[in-house]
Amino acid sequence: MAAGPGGGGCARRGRWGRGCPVRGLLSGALLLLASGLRRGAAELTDGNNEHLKREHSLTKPYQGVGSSSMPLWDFQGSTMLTSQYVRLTPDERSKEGSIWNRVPCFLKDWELHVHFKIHGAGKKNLHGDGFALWYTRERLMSGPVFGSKDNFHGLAIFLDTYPNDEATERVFPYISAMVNNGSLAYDHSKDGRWTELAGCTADLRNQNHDTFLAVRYSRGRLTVMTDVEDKNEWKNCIDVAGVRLPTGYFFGASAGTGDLSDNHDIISMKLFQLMVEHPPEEESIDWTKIEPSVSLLKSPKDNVDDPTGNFRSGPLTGWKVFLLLLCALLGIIVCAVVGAVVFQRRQERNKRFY
Ligand SMILES: *[C@@H]1O[C@H](CO)[C@@H](O)[C@H](O)[C@H]1NC(C)=O
Ligand SMILES: [Ca+2]
Repeated sequence: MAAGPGGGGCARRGRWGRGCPVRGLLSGALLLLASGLRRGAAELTDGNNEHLKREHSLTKPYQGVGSSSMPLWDFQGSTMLTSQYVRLTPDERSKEGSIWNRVPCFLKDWELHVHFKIHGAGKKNLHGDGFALWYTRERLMSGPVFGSKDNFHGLAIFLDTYPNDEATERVFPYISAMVNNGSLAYDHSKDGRWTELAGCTADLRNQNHDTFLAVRYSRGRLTVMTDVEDKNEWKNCIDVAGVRLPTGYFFGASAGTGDLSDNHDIISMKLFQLMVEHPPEEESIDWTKIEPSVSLLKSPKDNVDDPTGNFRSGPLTGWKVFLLLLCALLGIIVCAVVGAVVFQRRQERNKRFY
């Protein structure tokens, strides 16, 4: 859920953009409508709903830099640390690198802010492949999915910079989300189209300004936002409800290059705890045993392109249904009134003939 009044969750370094409080209020109202009045408005446990968790965060100057041991993070492959960034891959062919948090995350509601930079000498569509952010059971396992393991358990956010599917009408770079219980494989040749939950286009490569991504998971709702236009505000990319993820998984980031390459740099990853109340029946279950899943009204295969990257499912669906019903009702009333008037006129006309 979005931030509460005042918007602690709306602050990246105290500024989550003008759009957010409004959106927060709006989606808050919609969520109330949709998720029922059974729980009332109880939302935040305190006024400050955002707390940085240092054990899950990676910030400059990267503790333990220069030595191969960082107490909280492991890295592998082509990953290289400097005092200013963590380079997952250099701008060279066939590289794979990743960095993984060593501490499993037991927070039920969290928000991850990633400051990154993807850049290289490659011109338009001659660079790749992008990077992935992970919240998964597995860690430090290299593989074909942006330098990490396929058939993973958990959540992946892909920042795909190269369209492998020549037939795609999508504009790249393209951000997408995937939830997996180990049964699904990522189809690289289709840019993960068949397993994608939702996504958006974002011009995030070779920018001269800072680029950020935010991932929020709270009460089964997954939200991804970007700040890549140097406007100092978050823009919606993904908003999906009905996502179930366990606690006890690991945060990580990985990147891969193939025939085409780029520098994939992470400048920081900051994890914030969101203070959110859950109903007693949710509190009583063992969250580490939850199977990653998504309850979708439609199959991900029906994905249609949504270049605006706006809300696609979740509470808005209920709202739209409500509006449709309202329109239908108004339509019926108008028809009835018009019908009655016409009927009456005809009656009067008929009378004159008698
Ligand atoms: C894993 O996901 C697949 C497809 O999403 C589903 O058919 C299967 O039942 C799931 N397995 C478990 C153990 O939940
Ligand atoms: Ca791709």
